Amino acid sequence: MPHQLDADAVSAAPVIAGFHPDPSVCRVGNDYYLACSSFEYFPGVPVFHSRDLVHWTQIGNVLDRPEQLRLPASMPSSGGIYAPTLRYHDGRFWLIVTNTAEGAGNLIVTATDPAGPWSDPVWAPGVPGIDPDLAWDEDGTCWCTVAGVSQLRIDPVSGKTYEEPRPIWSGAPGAKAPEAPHLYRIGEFWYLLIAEGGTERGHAVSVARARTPDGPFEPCPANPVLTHRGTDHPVQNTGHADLVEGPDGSWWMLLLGVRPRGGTPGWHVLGRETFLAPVTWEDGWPVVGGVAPDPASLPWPLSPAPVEAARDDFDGAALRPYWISVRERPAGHWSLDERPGWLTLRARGGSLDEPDVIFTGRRQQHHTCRARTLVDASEGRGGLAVRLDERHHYEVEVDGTRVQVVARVGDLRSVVAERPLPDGPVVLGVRIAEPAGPHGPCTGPDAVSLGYEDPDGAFTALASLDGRYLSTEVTGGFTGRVIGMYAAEGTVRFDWFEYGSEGAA
Ligand code: 6LW
Repeated sequence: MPHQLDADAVSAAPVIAGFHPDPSVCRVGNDYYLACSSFEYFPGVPVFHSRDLVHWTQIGNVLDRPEQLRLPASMPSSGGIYAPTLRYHDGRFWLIVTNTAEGAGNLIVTATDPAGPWSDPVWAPGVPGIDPDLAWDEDGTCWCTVAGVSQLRIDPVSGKTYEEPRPIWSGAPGAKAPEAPHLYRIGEFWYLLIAEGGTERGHAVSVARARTPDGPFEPCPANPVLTHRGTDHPVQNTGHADLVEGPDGSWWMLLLGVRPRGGTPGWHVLGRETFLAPVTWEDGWPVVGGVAPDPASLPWPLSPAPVEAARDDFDGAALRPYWISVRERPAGHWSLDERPGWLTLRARGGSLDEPDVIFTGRRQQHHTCRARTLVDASEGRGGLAVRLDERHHYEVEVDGTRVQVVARVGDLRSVVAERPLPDGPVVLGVRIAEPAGPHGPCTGPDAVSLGYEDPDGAFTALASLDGRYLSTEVTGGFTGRVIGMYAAEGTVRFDWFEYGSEGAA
């Protein structure tokens, strides 16, 4: 039997909200570091730091140079960077990750400071597939375990592999997608933690153990040790987990989950988020407690919650680490210096439908939120967008004389509102909130209003659109919403960008 979940005793709050899936975590002394997947966005692999496993601050991105990360226009959305493993070994941080773009594969980078700089990649062509893990045994042998689940020995310094991959354990017989393996020595056993059932509602975490890192593995009789399938828990799709020891020596799991909203079948719009769950041990097996425990119930003092400035004035020398672009951030197409204190974007691609669009955005991290930006489009056309992928986005766009709201949903593209605008910079806004009216089985997850502000600050919503079309259940893939600025034509400048939650989660 999976661990019984008591939905009332949990907060349902992620520890890292928004599209931050496939968490991998390691502990160095009193510090914790965590890395996530980033798919088609550049820079890739956000890295976070925490002292209490609850409050995480982004300290950088692992793949933040073009030499480390090439994501060509031919690579589809939700391709690119999948599922890293972050470990500390022998005085260095090691990160192994897959780039699914053509001509790429599995790569290893190292750093002495997880905030960076990280090394150029060492490619490991002998490592097949996705979800690579690295674990070192007492002799210093490095074991690489991948989705499937199979394993091979590797030299992580050169990327050379010493054998063909050997299948080691695939979870429940017939289970879909055995993946996300992590291998650890804990006490007298080597534990192999995997995800199975696929990253949708059937997602689960299972475990096996062995006396040696290469098996033979004995499955836990209580598998899956965690799943929310078939429950009404507010956090669904739970899986893809990593284990870590807490500050007090207790054990914890970081995992991905989603928060579907609305009627049936439920739509999640923030992507797969990172959650925390307690782990205890019974008969040498991990038992997972309720996902998203109330932080006040944790057995150690919490550090102060990090305060993120709501507004970025673009006054710094570099973009803050949470800003992400689609596939690349090409020199000559963006600048903080050209007009100091402004982010200047120079168009390429023509619209958000194109894979090479010039876009700078941040993950939507709250169900109820607002974003605003002051735009000068006197030399071009661009605006503020809520993006899921090329085929699914809503945007409010200006060209110096006119403002319009565009919705792209699958094969359909429509200008849903349009009106003339007086000359000069204008504040564009997006407001995301609960759908209006009585809720029923067909109610969507949220409503996305797009518009502009009058000089006196009053918001005019030009359109309010059903948020379900910007949910992962509709778009497919592995990401979530990103809200940001783009240039579709010419040069478009942004004086500041503000993002804030409005009370709700
Ligand atoms: C990842 C796999 C998964 O490689 O989804 O939920 C894939 N787990 O382990 C993409 O994130």
